[in-house]
Amino acid sequence: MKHFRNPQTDEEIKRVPPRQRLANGFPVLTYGETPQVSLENWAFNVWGEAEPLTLRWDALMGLPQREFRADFHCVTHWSKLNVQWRGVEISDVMEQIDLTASAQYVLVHCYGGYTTNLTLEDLTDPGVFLAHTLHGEVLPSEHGGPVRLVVPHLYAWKSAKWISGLEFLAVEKLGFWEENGYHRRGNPWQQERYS
Ligand SMILES: Nc1nc2c(c(=O)[nH]1)N[C@H]1C(S)=C(S)[C@@H](COP(=O)(O)O)O[C@H]1N2
Ligand SMILES: [Mo]
Repeated sequence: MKHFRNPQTDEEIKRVPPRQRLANGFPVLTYGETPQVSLENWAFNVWGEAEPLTLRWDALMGLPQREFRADFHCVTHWSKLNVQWRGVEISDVMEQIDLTASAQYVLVHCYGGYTTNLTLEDLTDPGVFLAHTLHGEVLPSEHGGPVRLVVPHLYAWKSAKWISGLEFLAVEKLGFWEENGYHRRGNPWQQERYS
C-alpha cells in the first residue's frame, strides 16, 4: 500500500502547502513515550503572566463543545485534509483565563515533558482548539488523548498532544523542537520549517 500521494484535485492542490504530500492514513508522530493519563487525573494548568487556574475534565466538558474540521501539516512533508475533531474553542478557554498586561507569548506544556511555543496571537487565532474526539471516537492516546491542542494554521509540531497547561510569558521561551532547530513560528505556507 502507498502511504502518501500527491495532491490531485484543484481543491487538494489549493489546500496542500508547498512540498507536502497527502497521507492516506493518519501517521503517529511522537518523540518519546506515549503518556497514559486518566480523565480522573487529567488537569490543565495556567500560570505565569496570568491568574493561576486549574481546569479539570468536568470543567472542560462544561465549556461549549464544538465540531472542528481542520487540515493538518507535519513538517516531515505529509498533510491530512479535513481531519474531524470535537472539543473546545481556545476562545472559550481564554474566557476563563485572566492574563496580565505583559502576556505576549505562550509555552504549551504536555504530560511527558514536551513543550512548544506560540505567540499569544497564534494561540488565540480563531481556528485553534482543544480536541478530545477524533473522527467521532475518543481521541486515542497515541494521537494525544485525553486532550490535545490543535493549531491548524501552523505545522503540526505546534499541535501539542497530552496538553497539561499553558505558561503565559512576557518574554518568548522556545519549546522542545524549537530549541532543537525548528522554526519559532512554523507557518507551512511560508515553509518555516527549520531555523
Ligand atoms: N506532546 C507531544 N506533542 C506532539 C508531538 C510529540 O512528540 N509530543 N509531536 C508533534 C508532531 S511533530 C506532530 S507532526 C504531531 C503529530 O500528531 P499525530 O501523532 O496525532 O499525527 O503532533 C505534535 N505534537
Ligand atoms: Mo511533525
